[in-house]
Amino acid sequence: MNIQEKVEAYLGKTVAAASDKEIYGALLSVVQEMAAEKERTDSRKKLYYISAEFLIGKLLSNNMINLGIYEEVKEMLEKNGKDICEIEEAEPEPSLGNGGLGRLAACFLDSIATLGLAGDGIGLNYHLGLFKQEFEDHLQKETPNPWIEEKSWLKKTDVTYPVSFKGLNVSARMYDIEVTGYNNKTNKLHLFDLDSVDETIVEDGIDFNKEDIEKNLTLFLYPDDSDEQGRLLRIYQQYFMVSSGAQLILDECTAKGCTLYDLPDYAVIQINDTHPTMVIPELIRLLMERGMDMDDAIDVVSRTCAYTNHTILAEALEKWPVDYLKKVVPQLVPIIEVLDDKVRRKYEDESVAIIDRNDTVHMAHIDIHYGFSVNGVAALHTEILKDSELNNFYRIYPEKFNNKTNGITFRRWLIHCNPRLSAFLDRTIGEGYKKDAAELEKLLKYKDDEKVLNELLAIKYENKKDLCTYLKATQGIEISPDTIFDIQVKRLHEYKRQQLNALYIIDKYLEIKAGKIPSAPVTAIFGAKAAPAYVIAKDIIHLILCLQELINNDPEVNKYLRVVMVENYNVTKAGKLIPACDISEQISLASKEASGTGNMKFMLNGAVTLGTEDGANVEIHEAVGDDNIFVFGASSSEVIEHYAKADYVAKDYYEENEAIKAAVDFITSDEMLAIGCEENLARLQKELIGKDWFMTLLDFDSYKETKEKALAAYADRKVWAKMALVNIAKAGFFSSDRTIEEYNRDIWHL
Ligand code: CR1
Repeated sequence: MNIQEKVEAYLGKTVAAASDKEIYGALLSVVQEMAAEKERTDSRKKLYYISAEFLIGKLLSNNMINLGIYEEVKEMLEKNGKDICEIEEAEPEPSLGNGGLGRLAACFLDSIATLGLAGDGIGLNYHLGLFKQEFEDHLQKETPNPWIEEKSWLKKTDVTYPVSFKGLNVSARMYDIEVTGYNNKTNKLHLFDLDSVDETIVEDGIDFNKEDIEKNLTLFLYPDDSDEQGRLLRIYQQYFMVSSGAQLILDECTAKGCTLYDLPDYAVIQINDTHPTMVIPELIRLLMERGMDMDDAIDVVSRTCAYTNHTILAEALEKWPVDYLKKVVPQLVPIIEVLDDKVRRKYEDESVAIIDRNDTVHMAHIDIHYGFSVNGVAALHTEILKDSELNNFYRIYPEKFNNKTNGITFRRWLIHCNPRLSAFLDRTIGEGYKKDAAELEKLLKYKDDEKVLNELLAIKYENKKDLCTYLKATQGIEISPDTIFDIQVKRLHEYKRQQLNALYIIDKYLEIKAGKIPSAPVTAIFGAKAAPAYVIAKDIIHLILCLQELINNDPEVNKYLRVVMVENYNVTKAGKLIPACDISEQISLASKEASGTGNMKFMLNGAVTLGTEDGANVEIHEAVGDDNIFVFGASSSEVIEHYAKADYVAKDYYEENEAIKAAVDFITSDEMLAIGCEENLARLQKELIGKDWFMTLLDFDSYKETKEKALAAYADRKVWAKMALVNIAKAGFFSSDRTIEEYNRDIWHL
């Protein structure tokens, strides 16, 4: 059967006569069938990547690329008067992640399968995802994001595991999603769920009864944790995930002949941030239940688990009061107490204890003491962990610490999202880069080739036109491809400093109003979700939406400057924004962004970075050299020193710098208050002057100066094209295939 016949067999009618949704469903079935045929026959040792998030994005096209049928299907559809892009629109985007951490997990699954390694994901099947962002009155509003349809990538299995909470026994059911490798075998993403979960208990946005665990357990990723019930729910979720996962792992290993004493020969568990940490005491508990004595169980588990740290911010270094654990998972408390006791006997250092003097459990400390590897996600980040944040641990276990600079899968972030660029690469340097990303360097020999440079500019221009069409259709916003597309898309967080970008926009607006006409028109594009309980982050969204309204409607200004805040930024939208970007904004306060992965996606698609020396920006800078990046701002050591000395005073910058004062004052100007809400704008303004914990004002001058340089450089199209070319050519290092090879070489040993 050829592909059309296969699709039509599922459709029960011709492709030409079917709707986009029907074709999507039929293709899904064809792909699932092909993926299942490529299922890996079990090898002795397997990796289990446990993560609260897997931001996998839409799967149809990526699976078709990996299975090698994308072009064939595209042509078949064309012949029948259908457009593959329309079919893609029919697929809902799974909403199983928040940001970089979850997307990294998805890129890793792709690379693990592509490299032919045996490695499965373990997570939860959130019915309503993170949340869907809507804008109303220039404010973020959260609504549920249902994504599971009758036809779905999820395969319901018969595998169930009992999970016990205090006073509540439930049964976890496993769902599987096939993870296709590029020209290689298929692995699995196992997502656990509870049959009794009930979406109808959600009302009024994303509110629901937090105590009804049987109905709410897997409704949302990161349910509101601003009260105790919310925090307990997170513990319920985490334990549900790790207990089911641990039972699956032990089952699979024993089925392969593992005695459990040799578990590390059969399994390696990568703990993605602290959310899955309870897998350590849970595995110990399960091994003891199966007859192992405690010391042996601790030893076996410690040689099986490895931990990745993704941030030095407190939000991911979770701490749970012992009391909370007693309320949800009392069976783990005595085990955690023993783990703490052993540490306390060995090291007389309170700072490395597991349970602190306030009876709070430090989850990361469990991972570090009872895992065999601790890694950061970019060179600078790992150095900061070793030198300061986790220095006391580093001194105990220097051999455990290692760096694994993040990466991205080029299947999604080049071949799929930028077909024009990838076709250009195919004909210019051959297709070898698809298997070996380092081959992108072959492009360097064309860096003075006018024809090649013009082609690159033409591709960017076409991609920008596509984005204009998309934004007009989806949000009714008009922008021009003849302006510079300056893009900052990522989670909304003060450390990422979207507010710095917004202050620059205000400054620019005030200059234009005062008659200073910019040399090149700019479109500033944002996309970001703010955590529902993060007040200042939501205020920053409000500021940007108000600026969008004010500036885009001012005929004096909108010729030179426009602002777009993309609604509900997600993987699908990233795929449309990134190929159209000229300037990639990576402007976090140095030392705070562990790595960043958006920075890599932009670079690969020929955008030039405007960034601080933070996270993987440092490595991007090293790769492309000073001439192909715009770097600004205080260094991480300067920033760390400011924190240590507590000598940064935002108010001084505000009072002593006229441009800063004017921009900050403008937040509550009459123009702004005519559009926005005084409470939000005044609160943000007060925060910037009175606190500014992430030192926005510190870097304002240097940001402005460097951004002006970048905008001016854009005018010399040939020089700019060359910068874009060097960025693409040097992006090979940031392939997640390289990252996964390193994980396997140093940690997993599969
Ligand atoms: C970091 O903030 C990094 C990703 C993936 C994020 C980001 O810099 O690129 O992880 N951490 O490693 C995170 O989301 C909650 O922590």
